[in-house]
Amino acid sequence: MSPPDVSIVIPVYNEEGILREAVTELLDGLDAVRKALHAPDLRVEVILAENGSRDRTSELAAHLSDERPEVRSFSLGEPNYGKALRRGILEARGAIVICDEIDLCDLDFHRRALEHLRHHDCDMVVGSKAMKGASDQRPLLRRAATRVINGMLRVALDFRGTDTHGLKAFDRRALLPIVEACVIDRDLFASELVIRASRAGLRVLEIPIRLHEKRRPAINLVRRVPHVLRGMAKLTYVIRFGGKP
Ligand SMILES: Nc1nc2c(ncn2[C@@H]2O[C@H](COP(=O)(O)OP(=O)(O)O)[C@@H](O)[C@H]2O)c(=O)[nH]1
Ligand SMILES: [Mg+2]
Repeated sequence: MSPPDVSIVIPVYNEEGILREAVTELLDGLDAVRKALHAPDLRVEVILAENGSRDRTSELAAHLSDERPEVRSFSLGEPNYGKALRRGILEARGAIVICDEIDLCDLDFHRRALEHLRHHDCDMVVGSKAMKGASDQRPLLRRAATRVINGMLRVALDFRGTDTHGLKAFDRRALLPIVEACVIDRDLFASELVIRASRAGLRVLEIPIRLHEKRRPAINLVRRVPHVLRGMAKLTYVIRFGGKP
C-alpha cells in the first residue's frame, strides 16, 4: 500500500468508553476536511498509540485496526503519554503528522493545520487553548494549570508561545531530527518537542482552538503535579545545559 499523506497519531489510555465512537466519528468527519481542502484523494492513516491501559482499550484498538484499513495500533507496557506519542510519530508514514487526543478529535484544527502545512507557511502548527481567540471549557483548575506550566516554561526556557500540550501538526521530515533529540517522556514530551522546534529555528505557528472534551480527564490533576515538576526540572536542565536526563 502506498504511504498516506497524513498520519494522525492519538495516544490512548483507559479509553474503552469513547474509543470506538471517537475513531469512527473522526474517520467519517475527514470527508468534510477533504472537501474543504479540495483534496478528495487525501490519504490518511490513524495510529492509536496505547500503553498500560487496565481496561479493554488495547483490544478495542486492535479490533479497530482489523476492521478499518486506515487504522493502525500498537501497545507498549507502562502508561506513559510521551513515550506513546513519540513512538507513534516515529511510526507515522505521512508527509504531515497530526497529534490529536481521543477526547478531542478536533476536525476544525485538522483542517486549519493542514491548510497551513500544505501551503508550507510553517513547519509546525500548535493548537493553543490559551491564546486570544481560543475557548477552553475545562474546569478552572485545569485552565490554571495550563497557565502555570506555560509561565514556568517562559521563565525557565524563554518560551514565547502560549501552549505546548495538546494538539499539534507538523511536517514530518522537518521535525524528525527534533523528535529524535527529545529525551523527556510523560506529560512534558509535548513541551520539549515544541520548545526544541522553536529553538532550532523551525517555523512554529500557534492557532487558537475551541476545546471541548468528550469526557472528563481520567488522570487526577493533583497526582500529575510531582511528575510535571520533575519533568520541568529535567527539561530545563537538558535544554539549558545540554545535559543527559
Ligand atoms: N498512551 C497513553 N495515552 C495517554 C496516557 N495518558 C493520557 N493519554 C491520552 O492522551 C490524551 C489526552 O489525555 P487526557 O486524559 O484528556 O489529559 P489532558 O491532556 O490533560 O486533557 C487522551 O487521548 C488520552 O487517552 C498514557 O499514559 N498513555
Ligand atoms: Mg483531555
